[in-house]
Amino acid sequence: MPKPIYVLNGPNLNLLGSREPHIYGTTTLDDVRGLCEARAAALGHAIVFRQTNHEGELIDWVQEARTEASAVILNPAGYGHTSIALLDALQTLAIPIIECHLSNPAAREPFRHKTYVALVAKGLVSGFGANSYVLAVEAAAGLVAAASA
Ligand code: CA2
Repeated sequence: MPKPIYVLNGPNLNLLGSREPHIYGTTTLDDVRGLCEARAAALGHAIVFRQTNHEGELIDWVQEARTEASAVILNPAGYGHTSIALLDALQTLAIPIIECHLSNPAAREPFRHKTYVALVAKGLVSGFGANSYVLAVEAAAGLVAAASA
């Protein structure tokens, strides 16, 4: 089995399902974890799924992914729009990065239209709620397979 796909989630996503359901839906982050694990398992991959409210911890996990992951799916939440430190960490990765959002930030306030993560991501999945993550797992599995072919 290849190294696990890391699915990393930034600040406030622990609140998923409990607030702002009109934007983010009613699915909890634990539900999202289950959906990712099921799709990944069907495709022959393991998942490491984590969430943090702390920028430094997110950066530590990106650094860990340099040696421990086959790909990174990242919902950076608000840090995607603000954190050059996160971008710096992502720039050290030699594995595919897929940016993932529940909502479609491009259709929201102007300050959400750009993310630093997009500069290093292979691609972006956004706007499909929890299904954005499932689509991102499928994309990651495809990229990992292509890299080992
Ligand atoms: O749509 C996404 O996945 C976002 O990454 C969510 C971020 C936002 O800053 C990005 O622009 C787009 C916000 C995460 C907040 O998560 C909550 C979930 C439920 C209730 C309240 C906040």
